[in-house]
Amino acid sequence: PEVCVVGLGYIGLPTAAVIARANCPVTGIDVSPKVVETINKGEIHIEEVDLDGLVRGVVDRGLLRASTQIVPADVFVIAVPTPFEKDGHHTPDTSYVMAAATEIAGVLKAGDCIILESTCPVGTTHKLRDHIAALRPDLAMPGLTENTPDVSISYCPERVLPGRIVEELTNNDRSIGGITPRCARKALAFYKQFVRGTCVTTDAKSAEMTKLAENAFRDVNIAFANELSIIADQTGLDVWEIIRLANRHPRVNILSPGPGVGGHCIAVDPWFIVHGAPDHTPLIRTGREVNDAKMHHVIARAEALIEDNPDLRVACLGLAFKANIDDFRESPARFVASRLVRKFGSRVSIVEPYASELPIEFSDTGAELIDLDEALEECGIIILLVDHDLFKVVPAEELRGALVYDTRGVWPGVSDERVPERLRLAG
Ligand code: SAJ
Repeated sequence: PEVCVVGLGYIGLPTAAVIARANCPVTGIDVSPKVVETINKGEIHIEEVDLDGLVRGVVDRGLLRASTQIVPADVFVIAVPTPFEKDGHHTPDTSYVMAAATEIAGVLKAGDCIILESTCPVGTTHKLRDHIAALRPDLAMPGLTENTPDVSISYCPERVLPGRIVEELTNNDRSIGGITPRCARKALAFYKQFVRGTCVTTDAKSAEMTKLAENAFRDVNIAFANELSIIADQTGLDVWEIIRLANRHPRVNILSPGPGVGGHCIAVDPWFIVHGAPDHTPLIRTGREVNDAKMHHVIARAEALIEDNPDLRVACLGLAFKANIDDFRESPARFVASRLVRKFGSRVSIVEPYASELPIEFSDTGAELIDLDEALEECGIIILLVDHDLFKVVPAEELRGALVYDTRGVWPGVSDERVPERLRLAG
């Protein structure tokens, strides 16, 4: 089939490229002329493992091209963002999805298949169907006609992990939720062409909730770990030791505490559930609040450490929202570091191997981006915020003498004995 992927971001572009690799001609649509131009040159505007070669290959073979204008196709895949509205109430903003639907409605024909992949509140796929039905009364819509519908509409959430997107796009199992079972079967046949994982069909609303449940599950579980780290901190215990021991239980698997939860999904999607059922979501809401509060706990801990040692230079290790990626958006590490820099100015330096310059909020603060060696040599306080592999391999000897606040537990081997001055902060 001819495929049109609407939205060429972190999900849309890899998805378009993987579909094209399966020999389906793909047109990728993006509002940004710059993004379109970059992709048509065979280049990419985002960093993701193995994506550059993949995109270059399919563009060179003429299987992927980008455009700012929607084109007719047999299958439309929507992968646009669903942020919050700016109302301060975590209201999901589905306007990009509806705008994509408007575009698609303009070129839609009988026999076409529309697939929504963006993370959405429950009911969005039906709203999309109603939106298109209003724009195209000439087409029979699934679930609204007694006869065979002209088009099929499904919800098929992505569940790929940044840093492993290309691999997980093909290998992960997928939930495929149709407005009707027939819609689901149509989408299933499409995904079978490039997904090696098992594709399981369901209804659209169940697939929408499944996606939100997956990320809320992770958020709540990280919140448990973060709460534990604060309790351990208060009681002078080492949370990493406790988790290591507890996880030896065959039915216990506690996740890792950290300086908070970042990224574009785990810290956002649980709110979509809360927003849809505000009176029935005390656990999911509290999980969000616990994870956000952890960020402030880390800031307070770090501030006390820096204030108590006024002669020492400080290095914050890491700005990315998680390990081994160069994505600094929605990052607790970046938030913590920027707060410390604003308070302590040039006393604080930043080490971030994935950055070539500091983000905008660090300008005019006097803070510098330095390399790891300089930090280890010059800084008496080391605040580890991201568990990049580069940091993990620093041997205990090199930390000797420094006050270390390890928010990710990457240096468990660093015992008090080997680094007598090491400050044992729990997390
Ligand atoms: N984090 C912790 N402790 C942990 C695990 C993660 O503090 O034990 C933090 C990370 O440092 C990061 C945040 O949580 O700040 C999120 O990282 P992540 O690796 O858990 O997840 P994402 O946001 O990169 O991707 C998630 C994945 N969802 C799940 O694992 C359930 C991915 O499969 C989804 O496709 C993605 O969200 C998405 O797009 O929804």
